[in-house]
Amino acid sequence: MLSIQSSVAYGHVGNSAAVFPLQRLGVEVWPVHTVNFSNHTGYGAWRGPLLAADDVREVITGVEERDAMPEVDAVLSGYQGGEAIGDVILDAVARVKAANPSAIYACDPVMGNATSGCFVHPAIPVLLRERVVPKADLITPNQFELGFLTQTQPESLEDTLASVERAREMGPSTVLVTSVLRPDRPEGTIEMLAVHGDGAWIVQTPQLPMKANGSGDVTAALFTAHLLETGDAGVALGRTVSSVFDLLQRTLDSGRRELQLVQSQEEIAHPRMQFEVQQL
Ligand code: PXL
Repeated sequence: MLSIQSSVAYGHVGNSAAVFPLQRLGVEVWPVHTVNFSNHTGYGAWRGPLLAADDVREVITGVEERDAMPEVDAVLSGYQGGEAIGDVILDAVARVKAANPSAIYACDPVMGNATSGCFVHPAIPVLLRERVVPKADLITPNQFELGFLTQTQPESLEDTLASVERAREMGPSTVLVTSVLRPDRPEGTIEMLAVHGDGAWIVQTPQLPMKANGSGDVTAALFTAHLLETGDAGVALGRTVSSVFDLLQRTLDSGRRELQLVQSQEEIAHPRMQFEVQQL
């Protein structure tokens, strides 16, 4: 897997959230970094460079020159710092697919969430909707991002499923909605929903009183890996939710701000499957 994302020295977002879980699952992953920051931007202060798009492209070209592209089964992308990185990612996807037509592009269309609103540069959501998502095979929006992509305002489960169908009409065959907060949910719960082929699956978990930067990055990476391994979106959803919930619970219990990824490696490698996956 080629994972084109941020890197941070301290803490876990982007590639610094995705790479270790993927490796712990036994996935061979080649990280290409788009920023080299000290820490995630949620702290309000950070140091280190945004990498120039041409430099990121050079790294991908170097990988290609190792004749490695036919081995890539997925390109994974997340938060896109600037518009130019979007083009580099699309170019990488085209080159990988030319070398391996069965490779997939898994795009986490990071824009924001219902609580914080949009937290990326205003050009990014439009770029994602108009140019990036149409090239993706798998997208992992939250409910807010799904709404922007499809120009809908999904609230109920029915609305959300209808918005997912609109998203699939744009290109991606698989959609993971990472947080569904329908108005009629049991208090204190949250759901994750996967639609793939003719099937749809949902899992309900307690909603933990926290927001950890990087949790979406871990979610997208795990779901992509499990879907590639099993081809079964219901199984991939159950495993992903199980691992992410245990990671968040451990992080909450630790009292620390950063995801307790290393500490949660067993729950990532061997998900407990403590939640029921319901087929819709
Ligand atoms: O989790 C997405 C992400 C990616 N890259 C950087 C970030 C964040 C979230 O905080 O700061 C640099």
